[in-house]
Amino acid sequence: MTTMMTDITGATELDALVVGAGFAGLYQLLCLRDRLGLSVKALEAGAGVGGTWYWNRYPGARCDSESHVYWYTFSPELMREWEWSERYPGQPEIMRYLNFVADRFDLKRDIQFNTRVVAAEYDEAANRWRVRTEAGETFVAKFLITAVGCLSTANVPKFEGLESFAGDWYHTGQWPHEGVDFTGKRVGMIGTGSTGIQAAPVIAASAEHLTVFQRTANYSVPARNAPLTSEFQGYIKENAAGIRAVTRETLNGMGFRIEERLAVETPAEEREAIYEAAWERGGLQFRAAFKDMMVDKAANDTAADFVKRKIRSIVKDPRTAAILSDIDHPYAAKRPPIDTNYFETYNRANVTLVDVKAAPIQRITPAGVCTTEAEYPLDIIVFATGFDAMTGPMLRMNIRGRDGVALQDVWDAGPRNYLGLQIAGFPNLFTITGPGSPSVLCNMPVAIEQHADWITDCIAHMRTKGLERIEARPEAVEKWVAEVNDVAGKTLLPLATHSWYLGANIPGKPRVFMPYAGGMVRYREICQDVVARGYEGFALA
Ligand code: N01
Repeated sequence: MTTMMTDITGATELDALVVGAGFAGLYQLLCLRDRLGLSVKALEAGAGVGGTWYWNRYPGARCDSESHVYWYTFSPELMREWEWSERYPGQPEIMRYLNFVADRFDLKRDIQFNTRVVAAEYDEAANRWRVRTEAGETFVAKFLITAVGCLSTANVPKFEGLESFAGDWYHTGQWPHEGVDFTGKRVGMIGTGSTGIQAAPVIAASAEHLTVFQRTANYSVPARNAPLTSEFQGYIKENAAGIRAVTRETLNGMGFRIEERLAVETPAEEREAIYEAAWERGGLQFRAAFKDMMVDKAANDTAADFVKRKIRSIVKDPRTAAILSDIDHPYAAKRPPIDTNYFETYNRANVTLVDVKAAPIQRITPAGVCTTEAEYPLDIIVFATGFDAMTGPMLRMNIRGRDGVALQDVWDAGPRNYLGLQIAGFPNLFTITGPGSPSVLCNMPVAIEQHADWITDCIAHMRTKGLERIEARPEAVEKWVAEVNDVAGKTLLPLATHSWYLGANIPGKPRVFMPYAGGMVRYREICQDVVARGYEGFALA
């Protein structure tokens, strides 16, 4: 095993440096340290492990993947040792799980917390990455692996006057650890994505009044969360291997399969009964009701129409119901939220919906939020306004490749990489679940394990062959970018023109469909084939 050293400049020298200690960083650290015996460290901006779950502590934060598939599957023992309590794990339980994993595999001793990476530069002569932290420390490593998550750069829209607001404001992705007391407060929440839809019912339960500012109306399906029965907990323990296998066979790394039947060929009455059953079962599985839902607009219209009718049947005030159900994109073309009593929340006397598409927010005043029609006095503003997704966490690290070329410039017109794993001109840099890979379209732990395993095998291969450098070839990048674009174009996903999948939520960000939409199964095969053909598309030296 190589030991960690300090060079003459005082920099710490390592075989590999991992950035991030969420699901991805923890597993990558374990693979490189315990399987390959490398000297490796993880740098983490937070004070603890958890990544996205460390930061997203907003009220109602809960995973939309079901607990029995939202975990690591690399260790059958680990799968038997851990027991989930609910159908969907809440943020505190996920944090307990990740701490359990980190402790069980003794990972924390190789994680440096409270350490934000502010620059990373490739030194060609030395074939090393020099990584600088906010505190001014330098790390030197042959391999740099970013495990920085897709949704870790909070987006607070630049509303005029925010600094003048006399109350308190919070972004859901940077929630205070001590929590926020809404009792007796007039709360305004901007944003109705997955986060806002989870948070609104919980905030409404304790606030004096909740005003939700909705720009784009959104679908949501009941999650139907519930405690897991001891029978199901027993089933998980006995069928760990089977569950793992299923998540490797399904399009999105989930525990359910997409039905073979077509919505457009199913008689209307039967189709309605199928949607009704899916609504009752709840969860992301709703989109698996018909095979053609995400590729045929006519099929999708049947699902969209069903959910819109549900919204109108739940929400009692017809005007509010009309604003909530006036949805302009196909079902699941934006990430589909699931909820616990979201639409029901609008039947509460202390909740108001404001349509900020019709009357946009003009500015924040000392008293509250001002739209083109009215001023809403508030004590607290909650920004559930999402993230500079996928590219944001990479770009803010100021990564420079060969000849000092900035990633910012290479990705000026959108992310460009090969398999979502490597960028031409940035040797020995690997990205876990970045753009160009299934990532956010997949159940994340499945995508993460596949990437970390691939990277580990690649580094092991290099060591066996005495190779020092791997880099994506420009022509392979060219082809992969075209493939990512092409595959997305065969689905309805790009039709949600304001989605963060396209970067459209951030003013000025290039509009490029970022994740690979061809499904996890196909993606895994492509990655395996590339290896079988001698790392085709990569230059190894
Ligand atoms: O963010 P979003 P999110 N003025 O970008 C609105 C994952 N996640 O945090 O649609 C007014 O989806 C914006 O409006 P519009 C999941 O992958 C997972 O909710 O741009 N409104 C939208 O309504 C998810 O997709 C889980 O018109 C503004 C909202 O803010 C991803 O995180 C739970 C605005 C942002 O929605 C992000 O979800 C939660 C402005 N200037 C999230 N700017 C679990 O699985 C933005 N908005 C647990």
